[in-house]
Amino acid sequence: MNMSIPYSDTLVQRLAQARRVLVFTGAGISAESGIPTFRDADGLWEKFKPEELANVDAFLGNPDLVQRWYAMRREVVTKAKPNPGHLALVELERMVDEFMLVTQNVDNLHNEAGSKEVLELHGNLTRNYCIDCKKPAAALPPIEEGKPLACVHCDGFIRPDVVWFGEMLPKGAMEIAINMAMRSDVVLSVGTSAVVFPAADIPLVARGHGAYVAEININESEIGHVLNETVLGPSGTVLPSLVAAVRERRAATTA
Ligand code: BJW
Repeated sequence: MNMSIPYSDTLVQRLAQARRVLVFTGAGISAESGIPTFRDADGLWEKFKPEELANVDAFLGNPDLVQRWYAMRREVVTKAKPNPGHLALVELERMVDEFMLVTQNVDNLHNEAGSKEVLELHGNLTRNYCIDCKKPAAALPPIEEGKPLACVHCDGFIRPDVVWFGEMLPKGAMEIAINMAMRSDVVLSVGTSAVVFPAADIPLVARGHGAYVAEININESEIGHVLNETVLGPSGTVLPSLVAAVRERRAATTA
């Protein structure tokens, strides 16, 4: 056990020896970049409930409100920078033979950090498209209250390219993630409450197929009790320390 950060030596050893690693991330990994999570106190859904904003009926019922909520979030996300947690995962990817970063996040920060194998399950807030003709909408004009943004091709409403409740995930994405989860030696579940499905199946399937599964979170999540290990702490501190320990272990083994 590391004395300052409570991850086990088993986790370091398993990661140092792993050939295949999957990292599953949620909003918590971006909290230290200044992006609010969804369900924490003072999170995104403290004032608005998901059913009022993150579903297609809410959008069609009040496109102007939903577009303005996403415009506000897009502004926060485009100003945010990857934090040491995102950057540690870039180094971890370089260490292992096969690596996949499966994220529920829509903030683009893993791509910005330089991670290569990023699978986005819930879309990406920086993209938009027309709800009717499905064509991408590029540069968006400023939103005026009471005037929903419309498509230049067909006048349909412009929506963010994210996955709302009741919508299917991008075609084939879960299959790719589950396939990797079943083959992985180690899975890290980072900064997610693990209450949204089917995404939250990923660490559970990995555990069922023999992977060593650890979560990194400031609080134990809904699924923490069925995983091998919960490392309590902010991912921006835990991940750099853990990856440094793995780097040292690998160097000691190959020396
Ligand atoms: C830190 C930290 C720090 C803080 N360091 N940690 C089975 C059972 C019941 C329901 C369902 C089911 N299967 C499907 C459903 C329905 C539904 C669902 O899951 N509902 C549950 C909530 C009950 N799922 C769906 O609808 C999905 N689609 C689907 O199933 O399609 C098939 C279908 C179609 C039609 C009919 C029926 C089925 C789609 C789900 C889409 C989710 N979309 C959202 C919004 C994206 C757009 C946007 O951003 O606005 O995705 S919801 C929201 O939750 C977002 C996130 O990606 C997702 C997960 O949240 P996340 O990332 O875990 O964040 P938080 O806030 O919950 O947690 C943060 C964590 O970080 C906390 O644990 C903190 O402690 C921690 N933390 N700081 C480390 N510094």
